[in-house]
Amino acid sequence: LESLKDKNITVLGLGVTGLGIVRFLLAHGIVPKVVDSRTAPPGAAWLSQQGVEIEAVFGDLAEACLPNCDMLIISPGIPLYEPNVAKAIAAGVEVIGDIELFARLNTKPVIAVTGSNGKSTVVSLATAVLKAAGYKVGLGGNIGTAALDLLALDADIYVLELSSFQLETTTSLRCKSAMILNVTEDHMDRYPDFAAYRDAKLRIYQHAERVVVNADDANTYFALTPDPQQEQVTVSLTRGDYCVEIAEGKAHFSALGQVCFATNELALLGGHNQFNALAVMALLAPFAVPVGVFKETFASFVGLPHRCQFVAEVNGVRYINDSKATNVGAAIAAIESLADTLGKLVLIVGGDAKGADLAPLGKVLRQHCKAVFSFGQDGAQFLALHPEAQLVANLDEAVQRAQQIATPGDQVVLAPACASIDMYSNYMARGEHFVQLVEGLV
Ligand code: UMA
Ligand code: ADP
Repeated sequence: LESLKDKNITVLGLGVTGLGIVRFLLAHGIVPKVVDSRTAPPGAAWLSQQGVEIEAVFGDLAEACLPNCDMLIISPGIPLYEPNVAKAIAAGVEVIGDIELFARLNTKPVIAVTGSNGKSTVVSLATAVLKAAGYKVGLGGNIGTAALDLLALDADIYVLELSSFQLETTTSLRCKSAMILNVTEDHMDRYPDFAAYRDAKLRIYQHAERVVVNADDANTYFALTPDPQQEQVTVSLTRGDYCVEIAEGKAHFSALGQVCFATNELALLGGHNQFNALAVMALLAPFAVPVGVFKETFASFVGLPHRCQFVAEVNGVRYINDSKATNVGAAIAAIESLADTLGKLVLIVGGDAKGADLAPLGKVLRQHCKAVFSFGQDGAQFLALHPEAQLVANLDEAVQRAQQIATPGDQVVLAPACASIDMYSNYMARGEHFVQLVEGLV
């Protein structure tokens, strides 16, 4: 921390991350320069209330980053190839993100999770288990609390959800245990190709003591020869160190060959959530949590909003909000776990597909959906995937049309396979709008 005091620091981006960085630096007597390409970034009002003179440049990055800058701390929404950032790197300026700064300053054990889907569920469930076991836990990162805000908590353990964006600028993170849950196509508007997206995620394993991989997804394996110092364990529903095994005719969670308890103890539904539960067991192994604590917490954890969340039953039709399905892999997981009866889903999709190939959705759509309503910027791309797919103007019309077509026993599911930013401020606003529309039907 002392070495930061001699540097000219520029914070680039003033959203959740930028605010966390500035708050942390100010608390330690360091006044950075703040730059954002947006004319009115989310944190502008807060900045003006700090009672310290802070140089702020909003609306233009050109020339704002470089002059007199020793260290540029960037937000995850800004790629390293952004021309002004690239120019700073070329000029020898050190460019890091908030996770890197957190890693350099933190002295407590860290559990970190990345992956295309399931991150928030896994880190939240892991946090609930650790708390139930008596640990003081700080949960943050991509899930919404800026990592640097966590340091003030003085927790026993930090649990971090990390995005590929955050990992791009991270080199010093030393995790007690780290996992890539899965890698399926996402953020193809940010990366030149799938390999680059995966490479960013692989950085989570650097220096990790315990590497947890998905046995069924080779993209989660460490590309380099495993470090003999690193312990590697595998997770899968069907095989691996942590898996589901049949004992006395019933499916059980099994850890390192030891049958623990029946999978139906888990309140969360679907095979993908059983995998997430196994991931939690594998990640927490270094913390000696009693099996009974896993069992009790798995039974009481009801999940996060906007993830396969039951909203209401109207005229015998169940309405499910899975607004967090912002990519193809997540939508497939949701459809497959909800579709207990073939051909009974009415699906609502669409938004910003982030350059993804939607074709892999076609098979599950044709298998499980009686109708598909799509809307938003890339809504038309879904029409080729299902014979009954229809374009609608917005979510209001989608819910209305879904209600008309659904019959008792059906489920109407919002699992958009797209980001929401073309029409909403985030996936939560989209999910809340859906809940509101469904409540209007009741
Ligand atoms: N932006 C500009 N100009 C700037 C700075 C940002 O236009 O100068 C834009 C970005 O391109 C982006 C938006 O502003 O479209 C927000 O970017 P940001 O980096 O300022 O975001 P923060 O508010 O700091 O929030 C970030 C994460 N957002 C992103 O990675 C885009 C949040 O994850 C995270 O919760 C937060 O840090 C705390 O760690 C959100 C997210 O969408 C939920 N993540 C992606 C995902 O999960 O798919 C990766
Ligand atoms: P993330 O934080 O990575 O976006 P979430 O836990 O918020 O993940 O879950 C988002 C959506 O991804 C869920 O609503 C579900 O549709 C899907 N999902 C959750 N876990 C998995 C998994 N292990 N594999 C594939 N899809 C998953």
